[in-house]
Amino acid sequence: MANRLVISNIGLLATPLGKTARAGADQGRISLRTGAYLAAEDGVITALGNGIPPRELLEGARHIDAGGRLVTPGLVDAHTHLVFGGWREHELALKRRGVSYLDILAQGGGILSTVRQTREASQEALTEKAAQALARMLCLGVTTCEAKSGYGLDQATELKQLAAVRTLAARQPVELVSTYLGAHALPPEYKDDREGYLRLMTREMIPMVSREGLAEFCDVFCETGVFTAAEAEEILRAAQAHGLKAKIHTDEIDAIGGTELAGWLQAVSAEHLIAATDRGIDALARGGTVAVLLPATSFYLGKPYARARNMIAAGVPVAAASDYNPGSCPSLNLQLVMNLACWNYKMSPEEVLTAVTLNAAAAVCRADRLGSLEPGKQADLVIWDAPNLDYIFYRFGENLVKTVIKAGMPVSEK
Ligand code: IZC
Ligand code: ZN
Repeated sequence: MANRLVISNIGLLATPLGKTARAGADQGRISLRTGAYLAAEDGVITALGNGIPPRELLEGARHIDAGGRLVTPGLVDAHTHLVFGGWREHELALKRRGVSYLDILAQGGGILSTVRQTREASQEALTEKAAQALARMLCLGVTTCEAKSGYGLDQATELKQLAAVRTLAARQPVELVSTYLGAHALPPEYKDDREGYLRLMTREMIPMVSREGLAEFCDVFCETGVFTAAEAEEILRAAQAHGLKAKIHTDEIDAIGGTELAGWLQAVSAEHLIAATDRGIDALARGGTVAVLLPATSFYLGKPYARARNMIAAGVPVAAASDYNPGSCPSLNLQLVMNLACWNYKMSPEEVLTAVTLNAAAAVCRADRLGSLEPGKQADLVIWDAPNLDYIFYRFGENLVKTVIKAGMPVSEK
């Protein structure tokens, strides 16, 4: 028996359309259908319509009355550091005194503090902690989540993180996308041997991660005092040669050429981009690279906001993500990210919706299957405690999600 679902009485069904990222004016052109219904079979959307669903659709189907509420695609969090040991609340006082993120890292804190705590944690403890975070994300409307390694920086711990993601992918509803981020910081053992760590990543870790199918993407933290653009190029070219797709954290603090590099390498996505230059933005547009912007990190570090409007004007598809991590963004709330994107990037509600659904799905190479509500796409969706799209940007600071559906199954209900 097919597993069928019908959602009727949808006040407003708001969704971008298509199987690829939306750029320029198209980012804000979404489909708005009032008084709608949606039907799915075996997790895939089969029909959308207006008014009362036909009787043959309802027969034998699970029926949810949306009560006139807003329905959107499930949210896709395209950038998280999901698996980590410990927290870094001891850095709060330093940050309040004005010590910068990069200075804390240079003093052996920051990422390296989380590396120590992640190396010490068991795989079970890491998995359990990440499972709790995923359960909270799901209640907030997230149905797909990217997860990076990068708190091991040695073979055993990187594998421990990637294995935790693999375990979680099989045991809870949020679909996970795995990224190898060995180039997150220089490990203490290689403090005086950068070349040696680059060799370890490009000759051993990347080939192994690819061979074992432990990640789809490879990412690099390309920033002053971390990895240079030339080093990022070497790592990402090795990754691409081994079939891993490229992502890059870059130009968060200084413009050091990483945005340009992302475009030249036709990286799938480039993240942060606060300091990206006009030339970098043009390179992204030419490379077809999705800009993944992280407004909650700007908020938390007291940094400027990335120039989203310039990116949209240049034809770069913009996505927005949480950057959930224990240092620069200890929040996993993608609804807060949506509010911040609206007010601080000056993006319209329609543009932001695309940024956390279809464009975010494109940033993890899943736009063919996820990120919009139309026949043929997976039935991942959110029923909001809201009558229209503006409402979820107008209210903020509390969870406005009522029901979350993943692949046609209700998985969270308030
Ligand atoms: O743990 O600080 N920016 N990596 C790059 C991070 C933030 C995560 C962290
Ligand atoms: Zn990050």
